[in-house]
Amino acid sequence: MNTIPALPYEYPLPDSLDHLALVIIDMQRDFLEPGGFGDALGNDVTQLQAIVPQLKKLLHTFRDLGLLVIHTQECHEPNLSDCPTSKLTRGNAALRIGDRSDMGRILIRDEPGNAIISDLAPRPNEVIIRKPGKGAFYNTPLASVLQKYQITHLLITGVTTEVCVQSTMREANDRGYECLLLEDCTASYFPSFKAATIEMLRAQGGIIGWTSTTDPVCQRLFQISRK
Ligand code: C5J
Repeated sequence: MNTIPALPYEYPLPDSLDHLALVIIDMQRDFLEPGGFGDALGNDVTQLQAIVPQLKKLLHTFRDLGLLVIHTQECHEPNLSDCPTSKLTRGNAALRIGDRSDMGRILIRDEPGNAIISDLAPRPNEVIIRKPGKGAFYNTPLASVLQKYQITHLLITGVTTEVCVQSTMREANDRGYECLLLEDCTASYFPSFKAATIEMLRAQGGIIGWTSTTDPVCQRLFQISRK
């Protein structure tokens, strides 16, 4: 069996890399760019921007090897019919989902701020999952996409580590997927939350999954594909 160096122990790969997918969570302008929603709430967006070079490298590896890439976007319908009141009314009263900002309406599908950053822009053959919740399985076609492509193993990346990334990895783990979180391809506005989440997910013998970093993962995937 092929494995990848990881914690708490080597990550077991599927028999064929065709059963492996890369999931890139919510790398959208509103969370990462100056002038976006995250910035307007007073967050340090450079924390999130720091992962872009490594994530780009991982994305290019998946593209070079012809493996499945899935991008998610946290967003809502323009009439907010898919946004529960609890989500709408929490947070900063001065800046709510659906309000107008410098990048269009906040967290509304197809608005400029909702686009995935240009460095990671999806290609036409890649899957885009629009999600109204924090976890990528809730109220989305993700489960059926994974079934259709016979995916059993997920490399998980994106932002923010302790919110949408963690929720998605937990949802995936409960559904039987073998999940590996890439530590240098995930970020939080709060570094201590990122560190705590990584520790939690891989605790107790990998209770939710594994963690690793981009370089050993890319090296291993290229090695295996050459065999
Ligand atoms: C948040 C996310 N933090 N993508 N969204 O609201 O983690």
